[in-house]
Amino acid sequence: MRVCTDYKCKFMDMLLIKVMTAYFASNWVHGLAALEIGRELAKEALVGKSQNWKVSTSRGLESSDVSTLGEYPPYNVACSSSDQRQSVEMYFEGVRKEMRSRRTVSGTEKRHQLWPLDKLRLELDEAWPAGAGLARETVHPKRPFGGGLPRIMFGPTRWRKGFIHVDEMAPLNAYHGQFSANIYLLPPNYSSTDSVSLSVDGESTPCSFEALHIWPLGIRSRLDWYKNALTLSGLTAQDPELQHILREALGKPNSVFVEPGDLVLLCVQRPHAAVGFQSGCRVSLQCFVQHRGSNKRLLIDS
Ligand SMILES: O=C(O)CCC(=O)C(=O)O
Ligand SMILES: [Fe+2]
Repeated sequence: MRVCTDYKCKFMDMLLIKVMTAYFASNWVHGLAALEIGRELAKEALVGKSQNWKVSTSRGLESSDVSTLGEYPPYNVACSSSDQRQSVEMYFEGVRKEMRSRRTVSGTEKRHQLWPLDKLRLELDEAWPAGAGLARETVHPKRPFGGGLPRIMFGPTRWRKGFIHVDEMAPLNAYHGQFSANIYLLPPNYSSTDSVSLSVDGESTPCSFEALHIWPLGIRSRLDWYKNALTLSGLTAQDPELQHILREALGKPNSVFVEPGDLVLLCVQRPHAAVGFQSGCRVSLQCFVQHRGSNKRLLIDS
């Protein structure tokens, strides 16, 4: 796999033109700080505060292996609710609450912290020529979308190897695309006696785990989608047989191993899967990043 670790490279362009399949920044949040936040979020999830991230399938909305935590559900979930109008209102209210509460150190009203998703937004704004910021409603009152949510998985996962999917069903295009940023916090195999190793370069350490599979497939035209429609339908149906056919057809994936604090950016128009596991709780932070050309602002939402 071509993984780019040069922070200054034009990573978005490179992800799109297929030079690499993932942008990887090691120890992007300090490992110990990442673990600490991960453990706090796992506690929130274990007392039942998480909600399932339902996915749209041909059979309607279905439960997935993933839950989110926080004051609002992902936008696609809010929009698919039976009472869509009210859920969308609650979404925008929740977005404000979530961002404010995560910046406050728990238990105190007065101490603030740099929430990793805020750090990501700031650094993207500084790095990208046209800046980066929250996506906003297109019509009045132009409220901002969410800046990202904690993403929780519990073992055993339903999909042992992970559920292969795309988050945006659109051919790859060199000028615009949909990305996802993941900040890994707590590995599923973590036990509190493990020490965090900050070593890199693929060495196996107590905290390193195989997080993600990405297939270097690049569908570049609508025609390509239609020609492979049957196989690719496995990307949207939570159907074991279709997933099996798809896995066979796609071949060997690129594997991404991470440690607490690592950041991975990928183009979600390529098939990918969060790797399944037997036990434990896996915690990361995730947001989407819309790329609309190098002279346009990057838009973040969740
Ligand atoms: O949790 C992960 O490793 C990847 C999650 C995912 O599917 C995405 O970022 O689109
Ligand atoms: Fe995804």
